[in-house]
Amino acid sequence: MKTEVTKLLGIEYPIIQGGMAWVAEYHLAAGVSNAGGLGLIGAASAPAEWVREQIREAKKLTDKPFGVNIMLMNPEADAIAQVIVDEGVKVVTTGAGNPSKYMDMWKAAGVKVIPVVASVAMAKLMERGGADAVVAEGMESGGHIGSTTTMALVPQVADAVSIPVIAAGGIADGRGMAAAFMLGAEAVQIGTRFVVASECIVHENYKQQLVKAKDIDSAVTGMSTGHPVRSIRNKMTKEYLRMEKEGADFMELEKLTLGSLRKAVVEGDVVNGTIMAGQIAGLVSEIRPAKVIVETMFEEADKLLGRKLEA
Ligand code: TUI
Repeated sequence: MKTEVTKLLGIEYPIIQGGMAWVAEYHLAAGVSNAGGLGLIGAASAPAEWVREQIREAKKLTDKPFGVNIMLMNPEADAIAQVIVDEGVKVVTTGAGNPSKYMDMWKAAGVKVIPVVASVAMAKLMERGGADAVVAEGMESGGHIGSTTTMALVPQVADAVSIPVIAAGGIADGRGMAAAFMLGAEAVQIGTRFVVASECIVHENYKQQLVKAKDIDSAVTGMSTGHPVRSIRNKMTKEYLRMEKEGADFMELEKLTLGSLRKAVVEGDVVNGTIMAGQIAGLVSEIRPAKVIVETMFEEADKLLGRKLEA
């Protein structure tokens, strides 16, 4: 089974894991890589030394390729960019910003660079800067999002660049994966479905919130601050949206979300914490090993596409 992305990354299936903050640590990354996809460690807002340890732990669990996602608003982004090179990581994905200043350094070290983008303009800029592929992430995704849907974004990015496009946002099964390929993608990035993987260390309460979620159960907070974030509706999002409507300023709103993702992921506080998840959470109903998720998703897509993926 080959696509431009499996060839580029030396993986078996064209499925990459989202670099989810607090969620994407080495157990999940190694699980997805061992399943034949590309696992990722999400550096999010963590210190550089935490990222180094995670990489070393992942190497103990898998000899397959895995990557690191660097969230560019992290104050330690420069140091993490260097850790990626020092530890011999093969693939980096980036989020929530423009990774141009690290591109030359990563390319020189032979790291494959895959920026996550939410617009055609950013995709073109990344291609010009030497990116090996881009993830086109629609606003159905969980966490920090852009404003265009996957259905509209993926074909427009695919037409605008000649590097491979990986579709993300709203994909959790073989139907979504097949649809992404029809839109011009060469792989998919999966977040929400991997949150409920057996290997994923998020608190059981967090997993149950996703299993229980229905189609309309997510909300987007932070539209007014320029940092929109999608998560499952709860007391925190209701309070946040109420304050936003009343014109609360950035600092007041920040107080509500400071440490709130950790609260949900680590402590299982699904009332006051932030339960980041995509709109597709309503489709996610079972806790399964990463290997089962990857294989069933691929088999369904392959069948729907009439083995187009065999190419
Ligand atoms: O980055 C993500 N998703 C994330 S990051 C994150 S950590 C966080 N937690 C709380 C608040 C904010 C962040 C949780 N989820 N997805 C990739 C993504 N990147 N979506 C949108 C973008 C993006 C946005 C702006 C990419 C580039 C960009 O360019 C800005 C510029 O400099 O032009």
